[in-house]
Amino acid sequence: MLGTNPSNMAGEIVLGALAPHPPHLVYAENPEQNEAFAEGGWETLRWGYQRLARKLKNLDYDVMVVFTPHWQTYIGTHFLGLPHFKSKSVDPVFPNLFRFNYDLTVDVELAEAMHDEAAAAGIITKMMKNPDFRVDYGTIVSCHLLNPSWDKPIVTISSNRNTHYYSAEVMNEQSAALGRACRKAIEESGKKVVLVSSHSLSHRHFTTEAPLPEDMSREHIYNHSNYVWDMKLIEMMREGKMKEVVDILPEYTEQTIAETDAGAFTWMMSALGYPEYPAEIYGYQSVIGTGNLVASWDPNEQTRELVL
Ligand code: 2X7
Ligand code: FE2
Repeated sequence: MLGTNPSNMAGEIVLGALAPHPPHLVYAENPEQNEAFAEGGWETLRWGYQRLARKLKNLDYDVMVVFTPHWQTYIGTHFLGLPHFKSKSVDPVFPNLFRFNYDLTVDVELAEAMHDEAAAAGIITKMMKNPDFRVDYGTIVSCHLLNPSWDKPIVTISSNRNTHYYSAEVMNEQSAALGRACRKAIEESGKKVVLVSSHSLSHRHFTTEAPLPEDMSREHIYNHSNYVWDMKLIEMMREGKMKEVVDILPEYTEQTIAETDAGAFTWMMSALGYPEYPAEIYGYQSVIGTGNLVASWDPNEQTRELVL
């Protein structure tokens, strides 16, 4: 159905990015939008993000579509549905680190197309049209680090809490269906789209904070088991075994309390057609004990790189 696409050009996903969103990473960068001040920290992740952001600067794309665990919806999947959102985002757990003044634009046309395609596939959906809605910090952190100039529109997709209502297996099925629907909508839109799966890997975290949060002498992974699981996943990503990764996600999610519980990763892999080519690995580091990986999947063999 290319009838809705004025240019009659097939749209495409030009990149998928795994983009973790600990607010610590924005805090450590000291952008003008954030009120807190840091002496640095978490450089392995931030330098990896900076390298991926440079790749994105050279990539021709129209819009970033972000799936975030921190916009949690209990009835269906929601999409940002107004062209402009402006407010202050305060992290509920780390208000000392993250009080970020955002001003962002949304590609409502694409959001509606994905909403309609998902609804046609039997998924419960809703457009968020409340002008006072506060965009979650997951969206803001991932988008800021991937594109600090904020010069592209975004779409945010909420996380319908299937893992917690039902199980991680149900979440895998539901988010795979959502991924297929979004891909169809993107292809019919004629647009070039970057998908963003915004989350940590293993997600056990310390319940107390160092007196100076950016004191890197205090930062380490929560436990060895989480580290081994994260490394196993990264090895499979390097080998291009993404269908296998998605198949073991329910077990991985349970064992490491991973943030893959939100469905974002399965959504992105399903939309990308479960890549069999190697992921680009940009950096892995812990943040308050959680495991975080910056990585991307580039469907274009000509521009795909061996980064790390
Ligand atoms: O949301 C997060 C997260 N996913 C990981 C670490 C620290 C804070 O916030
Ligand atoms: Fe999170």
